[in-house]
Amino acid sequence: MNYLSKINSLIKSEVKRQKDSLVMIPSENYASPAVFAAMGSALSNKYSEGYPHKRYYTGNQYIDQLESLARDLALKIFKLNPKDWHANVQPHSGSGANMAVYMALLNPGDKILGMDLGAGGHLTHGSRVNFSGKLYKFSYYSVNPKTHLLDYKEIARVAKKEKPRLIVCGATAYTQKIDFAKFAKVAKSVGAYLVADIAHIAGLIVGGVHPSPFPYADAVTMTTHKTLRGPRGAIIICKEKLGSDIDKAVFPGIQGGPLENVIAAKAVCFAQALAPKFKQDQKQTVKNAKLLASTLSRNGIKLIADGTENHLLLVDCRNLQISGKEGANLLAEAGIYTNANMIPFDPATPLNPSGIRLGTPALTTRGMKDKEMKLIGLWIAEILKQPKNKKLRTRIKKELKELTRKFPIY
Ligand code: DSN
Repeated sequence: MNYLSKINSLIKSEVKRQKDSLVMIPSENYASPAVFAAMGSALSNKYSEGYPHKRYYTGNQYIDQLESLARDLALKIFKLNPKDWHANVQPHSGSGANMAVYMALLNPGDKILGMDLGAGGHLTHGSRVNFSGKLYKFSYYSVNPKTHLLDYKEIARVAKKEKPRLIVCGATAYTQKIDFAKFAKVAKSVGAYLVADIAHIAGLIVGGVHPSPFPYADAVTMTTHKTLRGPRGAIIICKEKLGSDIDKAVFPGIQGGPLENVIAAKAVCFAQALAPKFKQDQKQTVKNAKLLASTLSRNGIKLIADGTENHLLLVDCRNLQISGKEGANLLAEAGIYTNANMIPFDPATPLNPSGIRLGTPALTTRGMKDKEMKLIGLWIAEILKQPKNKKLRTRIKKELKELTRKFPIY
């Protein structure tokens, strides 16, 4: 077998899938060709363990400039003063970024308060099967059982009872705005650090359509490949006084050589995020999500928290004749990619949960707007309400392909 041609053909097939379908997994997006060019550059050849001007290898004169620029731009997109804030752009992933923050600020066994994964948190916010739940003593806050909204009074009550050294806020499946000022008040009342994981909403914050965690959080982690439209990876921004501890936790704490090609690509996505077009697109992302939500609701699809204020929606499948997994698979059959997801207080199991999580960042990057959202909302509602209707899915797949041709990528 010619392995290289096999690899090439699989890459081409995946790109075609991304072009011909509707990417509606809310944590996915389309990075720009400029981001790919940096990622696919010869920077990948270089070893640069350490930080700008403090490296363990020679030959880093250009890499130092690139990484410094990436750090400056990371602060600039959030309008932060480098005198007060510090950026580390080396984390390979969001999980690693969170691990580094915990390592920098705490000792193993210390108490953390985080959002329950089942209510919309993240594995690294204390899941028992994750390093976080194994190394630290987590307690959890959830959402209100009726409204499915964060209940800050209840969070304050749990914090008072548990006395954590750190509170982590931020979510992967929460459709409403997060009030970082209220979280900061709770953290201050118990003397805890506040860490905001803004992986999903970083782009929305830069676009001014979601409140910012700055200056409220002591440290903020985010991935760069979601609403920020950058390369797969993460960054940490923390208060200047914590910078040295955070840097040591990333390297040599948990990582070795940084991926300088990816760091250059992060700098590209930050530079692109400074453009007015990026901000407009973030507004459109939220507008699109709201339109999609109202179309689904009007067509008999129940949404957790009755809709959305950000880029994502959570469909409650319990009144449909399908599980979340079946729903996501039916949509995928028609070329609409979403993911099965737990809903708050889900009576079902994580492997076959009752919800479907979907969102608008990637569709918006393609240029889709109001008209397309209404059409796509109708398609999704029809598919979920008629799980036995294979002909319907075949018809929609054809129509959907026509639609995607009008919004080319790459
Ligand atoms: N896996 C990511 C998501 O899909 O939201 C979170 O890390």
